[in-house]
Amino acid sequence: MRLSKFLLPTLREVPSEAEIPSHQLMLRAGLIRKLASGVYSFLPLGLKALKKIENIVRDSMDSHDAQELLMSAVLPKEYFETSGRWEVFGPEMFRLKDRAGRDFCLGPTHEEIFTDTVKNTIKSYKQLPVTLYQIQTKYRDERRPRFGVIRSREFIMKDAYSFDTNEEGLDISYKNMYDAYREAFDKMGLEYLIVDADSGAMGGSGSQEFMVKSDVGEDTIAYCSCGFCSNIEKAACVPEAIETNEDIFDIEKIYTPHSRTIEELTEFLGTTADKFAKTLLYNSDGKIVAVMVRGDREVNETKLANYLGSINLELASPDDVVKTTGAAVGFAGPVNLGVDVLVDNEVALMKNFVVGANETEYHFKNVNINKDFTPTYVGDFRNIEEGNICPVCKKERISTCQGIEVGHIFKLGTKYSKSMDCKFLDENGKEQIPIMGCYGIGVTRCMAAIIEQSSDESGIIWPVSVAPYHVIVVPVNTKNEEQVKLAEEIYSELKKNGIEVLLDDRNERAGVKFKDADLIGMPLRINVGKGAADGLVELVTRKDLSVKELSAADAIKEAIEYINNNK
Ligand code: 9G3
Repeated sequence: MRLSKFLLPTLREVPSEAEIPSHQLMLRAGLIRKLASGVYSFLPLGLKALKKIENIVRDSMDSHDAQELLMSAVLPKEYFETSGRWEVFGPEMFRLKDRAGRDFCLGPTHEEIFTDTVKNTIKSYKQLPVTLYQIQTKYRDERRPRFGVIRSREFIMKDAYSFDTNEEGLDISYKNMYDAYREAFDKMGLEYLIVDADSGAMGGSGSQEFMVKSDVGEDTIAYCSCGFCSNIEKAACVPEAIETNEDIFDIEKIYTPHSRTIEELTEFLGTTADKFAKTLLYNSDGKIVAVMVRGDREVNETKLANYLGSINLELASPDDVVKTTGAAVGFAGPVNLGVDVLVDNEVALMKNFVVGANETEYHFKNVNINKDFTPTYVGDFRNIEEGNICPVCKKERISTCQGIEVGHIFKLGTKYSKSMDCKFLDENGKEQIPIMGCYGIGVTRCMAAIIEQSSDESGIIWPVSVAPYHVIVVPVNTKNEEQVKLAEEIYSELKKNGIEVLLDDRNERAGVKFKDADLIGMPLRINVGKGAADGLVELVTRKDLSVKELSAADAIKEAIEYINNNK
């Protein structure tokens, strides 16, 4: 492809709305353009890389016997009503009406649709197990689209669904997809962690996320040298007792003017945050509940929602706090609170601690559980933190890192097959419900993750397997006949050998060409400059920007070898 003909609008400047390297580079390298908040168009260079990523995913699915379908993106409301999910996802679901006023949504995911397809096509156990998949555009009206295609409102997902006759079968299908995912992400050159994850609204018996380590990742992962590796949403916590042999003192109300935050209170009382138990009020599907964690800990809302079975869980509004506690915000406590009080395991190990007195500007000190208040339930409601004891080996201390979720696989069970009345006849002619799994890969998100992991300040460093083109040939001075001629020869020789080549035949200064070449990041660059007079060219490897001066023939040979060895 000749750059003089190619729609490649590179940008010198970093677009202000792009906060992270991959978003900045995808805009600057002319891969995408924003159409609206969270809505992107793929330009020619971006689309070539996207197709390669898609095909890596497709090959890994096909090599693991999954069968590709393509479902509609315009989905009738009835399917989601049957599964009970039409309301569940609220404003995140793009809804529309057709000309007759019938309700549809733009597909955010397709459990219902794949299950209905199986319901209408599979009748016998002999047709199971089956794993079906698609690579298709999804729509979710994210509240806060950000980071380019990492959290966009329209994105390409590979979603797969497995159907088995029993749990053992599901375990096999699940492991099969697990292997397919490793094959795909390895092929993309991604460095990833496989993380135990919460299944959230999906239900089922467990799930794992494929996380690309990245400082800009929205997910926090806890891991230990023993092999424990979990999304902190799910990571179990070991309660750490603070050894004190002090006696149990009597509760005492204290006047604490202008002290609402933990910092102000510890300052005022001359104590530390771990002598505190904070009480947070939540609104769980309209019901106000209190949850207590030690002052220096954070509430884990996923654990809380799972315990409560909440569909919608959010912090109680200031009005609800005032109504429930009878005090201003910042003085909530468990004593005579009047709503359920869920207590984290660590608080149950604390003695003589400080809590809000449910009275503006007052706290209680020397509060003790079961003496001064009775918890509704004691359990694990906090976030694990860097340095906490590992919940698995109980010896080492865990570390944390950030990750971008590029894949998520679930053991679903019969949640959708049951609600969609999907059945098959077993070997005894008895009706059974298929056991399902579902498996997602964020295809467009993979591109951003690859760039996050494989780029430098000059631009993208495409792994060969997903590079839009393999080599860019740069005639340094397009007015120099000799350079242009040699560049053209190299260009056509490489193409003859199956190498995908860009020729930068633009009438631009060398500096502009080299900067653009490093920005768009093809694995190899061949500079045809002054050395052309002696038949010499430069072979530049984008990864380490190493330069080798070679004859044109050797440069061609080395380029072909490099690309074929790294495909
Ligand atoms: C919705 C909306 C948003 C959603 C969902 C449904 C996330 C929804 C979870 C999944 C689970 C798996 C198949 C591939 C792998 C992931 N956000 N999820 O179900 F209606 Cl608006 O998508 N689906």
